[in-house]
Amino acid sequence: MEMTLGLKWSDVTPKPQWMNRRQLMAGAGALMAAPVGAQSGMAQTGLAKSPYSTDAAPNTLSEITTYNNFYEFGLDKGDPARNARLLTTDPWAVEISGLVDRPGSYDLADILQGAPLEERIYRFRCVEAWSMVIPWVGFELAHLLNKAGVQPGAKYVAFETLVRPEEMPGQQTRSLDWPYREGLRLDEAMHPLTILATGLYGEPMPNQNGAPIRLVVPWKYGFKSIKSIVSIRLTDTQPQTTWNMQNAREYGFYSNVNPEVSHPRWSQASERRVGAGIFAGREDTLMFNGYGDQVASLYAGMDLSKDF
Ligand SMILES: Nc1nc2c(c(=O)[nH]1)N[C@H]1C(S)=C(S)[C@@H](COP(=O)(O)O)O[C@H]1N2
Ligand SMILES: [Mo]
Repeated sequence: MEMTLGLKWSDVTPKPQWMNRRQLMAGAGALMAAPVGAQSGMAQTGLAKSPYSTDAAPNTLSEITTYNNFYEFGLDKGDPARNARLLTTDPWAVEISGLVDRPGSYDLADILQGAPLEERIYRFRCVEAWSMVIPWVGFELAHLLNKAGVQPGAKYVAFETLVRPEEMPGQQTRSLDWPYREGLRLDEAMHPLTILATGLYGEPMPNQNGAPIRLVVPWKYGFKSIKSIVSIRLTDTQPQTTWNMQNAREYGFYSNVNPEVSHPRWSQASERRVGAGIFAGREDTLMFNGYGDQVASLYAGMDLSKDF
């Protein structure tokens, strides 16, 4: 979809998303002023810049919304932009279960009520060796987990995406074992860099990017950042995850970005920035995608070539 500057998502998106926009704004009045296409995102609205945001220039809205992986809508990079308009995202609820004090079905509006929404401009590195910089809007996953009350025995968090083949044509095939599943260790889930994102560029999350709520874990390969979440379960055992189940040799549970550990079929030492142009060189991939100062301590004592 080509976006003209000044055209807002609300002008071009169907009503269900528009209603989510109202929910998004209910949690953060100031965010509505963010201009679509602004290169420095929320910084231009006068909001304090998050110390967790990168200074790197964000990719354009068009790049972020037309080059996607979301197998529920097809395998090609353009399929999600073409097919995800079919998805109904209102009403939406997330089942929070397992080792929590307050399990139950949480309405998206309840989740957003009082959630400290922020802009987080994060580097994003897909395991396929392309990368982007994305100005997400979201809040720390820790906020929601604390709301549900994590019990002492919990060690992992398991996430699942919606299963609705009538609206997700990719689910009419067996390209993956649905639902898409992901998981984090509890300390990774509670880390302040780990967010649940409900929007980008100051607007509600486009369907192809995982509306209405998706995980973003910026120091891990992109497939860990599961989209369109309907289930969050606290467990005491390491959960099964989609790409690890698909091919454990190629995709580990941790999947921390690591230029020194090659994928069996390609090097992870460098990456191609989407939109940089055909004459741009590849960039060196950074350990933990550049977030090592914040997260390296989580993995102290681990052999990252073994626990990849
Ligand atoms: N449910 C679901 N989540 C998913 C995927 C998917 O196919 N299904 N693809 C993953 C992969 S491989 C990547 S790189 C990112 C892409 O996110 P983006 O399209 O918002 O850039 O989403 C991740 N989350
Ligand atoms: Mo990916």
